[in-house]
Amino acid sequence: MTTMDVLPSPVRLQALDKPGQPAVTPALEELYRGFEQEMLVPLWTEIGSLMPLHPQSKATPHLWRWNNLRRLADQAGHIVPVGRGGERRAIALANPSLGGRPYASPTLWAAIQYLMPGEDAPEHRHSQHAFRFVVEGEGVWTVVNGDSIRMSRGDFLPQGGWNWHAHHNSATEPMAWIDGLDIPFAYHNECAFFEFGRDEIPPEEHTTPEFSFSERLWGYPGLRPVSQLESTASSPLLAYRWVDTDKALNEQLALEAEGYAATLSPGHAAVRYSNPTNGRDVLPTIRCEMHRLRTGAASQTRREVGSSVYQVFDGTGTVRVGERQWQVQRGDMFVVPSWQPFTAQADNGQASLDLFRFCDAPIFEAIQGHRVQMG
Ligand code: 1HN
Repeated sequence: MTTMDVLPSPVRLQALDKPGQPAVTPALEELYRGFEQEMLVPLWTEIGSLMPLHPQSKATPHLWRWNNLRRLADQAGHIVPVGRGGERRAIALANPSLGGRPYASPTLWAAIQYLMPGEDAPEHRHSQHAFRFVVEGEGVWTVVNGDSIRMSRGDFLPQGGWNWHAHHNSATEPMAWIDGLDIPFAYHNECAFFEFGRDEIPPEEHTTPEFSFSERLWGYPGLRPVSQLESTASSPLLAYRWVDTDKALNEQLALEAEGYAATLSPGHAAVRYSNPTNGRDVLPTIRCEMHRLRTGAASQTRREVGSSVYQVFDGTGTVRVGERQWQVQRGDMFVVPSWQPFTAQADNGQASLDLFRFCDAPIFEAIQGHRVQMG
């Protein structure tokens, strides 16, 4: 036995001489050495970290400015080709306390993606669930299982796992959008599959229809094709158009003004993107919503199990996440870690504050682990 063998490990040092811990004796030291040699850890030294009284996220609140994301994505557009292997010119938000990995939160990937005029992002599929959201621009079509879907400002495009997809920019300007996926969740839980598709998309598939097949079949509110009565895990509607989202939010505020209980709280309208086959979330692991705060209005303070990523769609305001507070504007993105209080307030002025939000709540609802606390 060497001196090294009898030095207490960091775990044991923590455990020594603390309330609730056994008295330090040579026999205890011997016991802990035995645990270490046999790769064993007792509960009594770990209970506090394993069973916190409430979620204590490893993620930190953080803000990324859109002008920085845009500028660096454009720089990448001029330097980094997009093609087979790298697959996408996507640049992920890396939460500062998650080890430099491309994780906005422990479960969620959020990235800006950029496609130059005439470029193609190659076809592939993965088991991770995904969506795209467009804060500015147009000209890219995403092709999901051969269905070409236009992407324009304010559009939300869910894409359930294991569907073939590619993108093409058919315009004369670069285009940026954001991608949300459950990549960190799939990574940590070791359930990821990936498959390459065709290396080249035939030119005849570079179509640019105004509306996709999916919208023509599913895009009429409350009207379900009687040929499609099965409930699906992910939404078959592949684009939710800004014109509809905007109208729905405006009508909630108008109804509120007329005395109806249509809003979440005074001046706070919100819609959740939903799967028309069952009314549930659009994706099995990701919830997506658009929130509108009337000029000067504030949301109620809220904390929730699981993490959220927000992107400011329009307007300006102040957001508070845990101890942090930021003045935000169009395109800015920020993370709300699990169980951290969140409040948003629209600036006084002309415009309301529109916030696009995605979060991992469906995961926690599925395991009966979801909680929300107001105030
Ligand atoms: C992916 O396929 C897309 O299809 C975006 O646009 C981001 C991040 C990791 C792996 C695959 C896309 C991705 C991705």
